[in-house]
Amino acid sequence: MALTPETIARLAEHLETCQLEARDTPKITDDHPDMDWDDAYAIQDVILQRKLARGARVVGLKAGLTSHAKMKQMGVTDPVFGFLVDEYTLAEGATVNTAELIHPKVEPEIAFVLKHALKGPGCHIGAVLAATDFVLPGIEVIDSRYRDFKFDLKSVVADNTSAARFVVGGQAVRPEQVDLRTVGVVLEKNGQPVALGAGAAVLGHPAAAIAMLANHLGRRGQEIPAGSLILSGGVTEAVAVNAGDNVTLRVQGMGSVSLRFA
Ligand code: 0L1
Ligand code: MG
Repeated sequence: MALTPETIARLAEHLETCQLEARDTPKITDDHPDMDWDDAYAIQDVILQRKLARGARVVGLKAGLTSHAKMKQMGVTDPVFGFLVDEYTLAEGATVNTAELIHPKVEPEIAFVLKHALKGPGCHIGAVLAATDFVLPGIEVIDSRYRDFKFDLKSVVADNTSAARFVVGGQAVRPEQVDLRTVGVVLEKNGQPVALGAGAAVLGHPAAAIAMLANHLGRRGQEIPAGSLILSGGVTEAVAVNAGDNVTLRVQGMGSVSLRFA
């Protein structure tokens, strides 16, 4: 690791304060160009520890930047992983207060809920599908704390992969009831389709993102616990939203889920 524990703690406090106060910041690698991947995930871990110390509960995990559309949009080449806590959770049809966010965008996602734990290395799509209880539509609201969404991957990892809010809803289906590669996804803003795709946009199969997460955690001696909810990553590019917008995600055979922004 290139950073000291003190610097990691200071950067975690800085990024979490930016999140809680809806303030943006230049990317942290501007001042810490030697920061490595272990430092980046250590900063993310300290942000989680800060939240847990205040009574937060982990409600799931996320994979980000798992589609070519997202990678192209952000100018990056690799997926990243983060955590979901109860303060990010929204109810279906909820109203999101944009004053609590910096520059929110929405992403159409397929969420997985596991009935068995998954542990890498060597996790693959088949193991993910066998361990999955059900899948359902989810909208992730991302809100990078970095000014104008200008960042590099390590800065994004430290910032818990821009996690801000999410909702799951619609109809939960068993993994064998749907072909997650061909399932159609339509994201509507104010009644107009603004982004379209199919599940295969996520690494060829959304379960591949869950396998990558299990393998990533396995390298750190961790696993995805049974019962976890996991967002597998945006099927399309992310879409900017403002107060007054209504967003609905429709996933073929899985119904729809909506959010309002005020
Ligand atoms: O969930 C995501 O794909 C977000 C990854 C972080 C990069 C971004 O803010 O777009
Ligand atoms: Mg996402």
